[in-house]
Amino acid sequence: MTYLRDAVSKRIPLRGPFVAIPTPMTVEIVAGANPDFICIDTEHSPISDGLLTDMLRAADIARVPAIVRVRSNLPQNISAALDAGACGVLVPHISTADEARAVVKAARFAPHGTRGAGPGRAASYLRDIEASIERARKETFVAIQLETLQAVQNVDDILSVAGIDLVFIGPGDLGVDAEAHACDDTLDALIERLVSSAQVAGVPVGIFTADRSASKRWLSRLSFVIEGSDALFLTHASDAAAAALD
Ligand code: 3PY
Ligand code: MG
Repeated sequence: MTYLRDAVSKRIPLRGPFVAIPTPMTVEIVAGANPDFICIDTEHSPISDGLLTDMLRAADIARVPAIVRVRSNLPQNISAALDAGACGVLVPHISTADEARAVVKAARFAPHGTRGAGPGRAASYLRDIEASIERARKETFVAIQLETLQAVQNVDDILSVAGIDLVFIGPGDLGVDAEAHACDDTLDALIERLVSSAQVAGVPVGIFTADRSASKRWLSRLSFVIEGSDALFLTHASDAAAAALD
């Protein structure tokens, strides 16, 4: 059977949006279009753990795999998402190999990590705890974001950390960091360095894009793209709807 982690490892092209508007209704609307996956964004939106659980329920009903961009690599952020039933996590702002190791430790059960076995939704409230741990060992998708100059500097060390399924490039934050440090390299050159290092290391790479044409370009080289977000779709549609009538 193909599940998200499996599909990523096979480089099957996958494209899906962020969902940041904090209600299960947006999950239903976005998932109704059948994206390959959705990524619920708790880094940049006020989604509480309880609400996140309801948003994951909505994704399950729509049969769309849901990963969660957590707030940081703290174990409590990662386990909250996985215990609530996310099929994986995307962890922002990873700049060193130690930070990447902390992600693996928090997201994986022993022997690869120290995730605690909980009686929550992912374990069907204890009806399914052993099977759910076995399933998690096999299927939990772990992705980290490379989006700082320090990450570019440390990319080879980060890529050598076992247990990371995908590195995901955040062009927005990388651009902000490069500008703040008056970096001599262009943003494109920094991104190319991340892409080529990951390709040499044999680690799947993904990137954020804002629109379809950028996705099309990237999907000719990479196999994983997060394109836009529910909020961005609404912004564009609202602007178009309010534009002067011809
Ligand atoms: C960035 O571009 O900084 C992102 O985090 C996109 O997901
Ligand atoms: Mg970012």
